Amino acid sequence: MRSWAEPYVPRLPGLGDLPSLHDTSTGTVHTTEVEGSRAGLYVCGITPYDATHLGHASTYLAFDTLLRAWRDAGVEVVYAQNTTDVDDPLLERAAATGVDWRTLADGQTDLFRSDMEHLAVVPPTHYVAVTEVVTDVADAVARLLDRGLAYPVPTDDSSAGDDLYFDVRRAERDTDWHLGLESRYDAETMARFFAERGGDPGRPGKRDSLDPLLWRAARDDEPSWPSVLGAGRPGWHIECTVIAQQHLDVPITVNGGGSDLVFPHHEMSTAHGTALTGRPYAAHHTHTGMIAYQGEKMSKSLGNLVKVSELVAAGRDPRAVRLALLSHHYRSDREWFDADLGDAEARLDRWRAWAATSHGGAVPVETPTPLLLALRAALGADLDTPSALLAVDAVVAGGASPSEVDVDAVQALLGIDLRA
Ligand code: 5CA
Ligand code: ZN
Repeated sequence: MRSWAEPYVPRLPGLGDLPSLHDTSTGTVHTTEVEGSRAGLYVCGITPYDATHLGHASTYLAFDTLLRAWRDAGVEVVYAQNTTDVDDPLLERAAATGVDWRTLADGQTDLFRSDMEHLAVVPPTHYVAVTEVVTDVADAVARLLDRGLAYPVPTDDSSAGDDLYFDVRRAERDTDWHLGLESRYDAETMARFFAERGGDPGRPGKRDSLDPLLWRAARDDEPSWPSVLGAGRPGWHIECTVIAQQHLDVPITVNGGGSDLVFPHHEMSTAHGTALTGRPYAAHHTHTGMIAYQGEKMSKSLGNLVKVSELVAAGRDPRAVRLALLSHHYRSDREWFDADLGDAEARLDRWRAWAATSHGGAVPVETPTPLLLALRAALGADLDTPSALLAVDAVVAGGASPSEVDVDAVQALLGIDLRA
């Protein structure tokens, strides 16, 4: 599927170090291990029915910062992202609003692309809709069935085939994966999140309440595709496993998303991926904090959204949106306040006035400046964007006019074009 336009990323003198990053499965910050200067990044994409709110934006900006830090360290990044363009909440929204589900998904995906362009987010190398890989998901589920790791659960509807579930207990016996490997949650937390986040613990016929859906047999009023499993559509976790493993080397260097995906989504993608390849799924699991608004997590289901497209339509500068979101650490749960944007606009004005005094010059500077070194050090330490922004503030407040390298460094590493 088409992604979006690549922002200009200036080349900087010298190379940064490989960034260190928090890993959910160990609870520690450590260096991202990159084999042969090539990193594979998978970030879970949107479910396109109400895009793009500032929670989504902040998650994609965190991984954009990682990608920029990696590239600055000389790493070639292969980046894959999905869109969950067929799923229960999207179908429910389509039915409730009387819009065809494909029209809804296409329109919201377009909006997301334009929001990502406004925010100068580097596009994924492979942007893949779930509807593009239904046959591949069915083939993967068939392999799990052959290995005894999937099993059928009959549906109420006699015209439908069986739904297929993943056998968590069997996977714990037959593979190197076990429950809690990635999330480190206790049993009670897992049970709660499974029920809250799209799982169906009470479905009759399941072997274990935490077994996740792999394949949903066709129902009369739902979209479905023919496959080796009969007609149906993919379960949620296996879609990300299949897309990631199609486009990235195994194990993936970093598997990422918001912290609401730690369990069950990433735990189960990891289980499926380990079962399919016999190898660990990802070397690093990284999760962003949740953005709240008016006291609650910003979410499509609650409707307490601040959307990038609405801010842009109201004439707000997307660079200020970017600065406002980067002014907090990616892992902190935090609340968005409307005044945050005004503060970021004032900061952007100060930075632009400083950049306008750049002494320019035709001679390219080949030596990293102190500001570039400070930005590299901050971002290299678990993407510490608040410290990076303070480093720029300090230089701007110092009053000395910047070199071209300073202005380039802000654009390449923080994604803020101060020349426009
Ligand atoms: N399509 C699935 C992933 S396969 C999904 O979770 N879609 S989503 O549209 O709900 O979210 C897209 C991304 O934004 C996910 O990484 C999710 O963790 C993140 N996200 C959602 N809400 C917030 C929030 N309030 N704050 C920060 N990140 C969020
Ligand atoms: Zn996902």
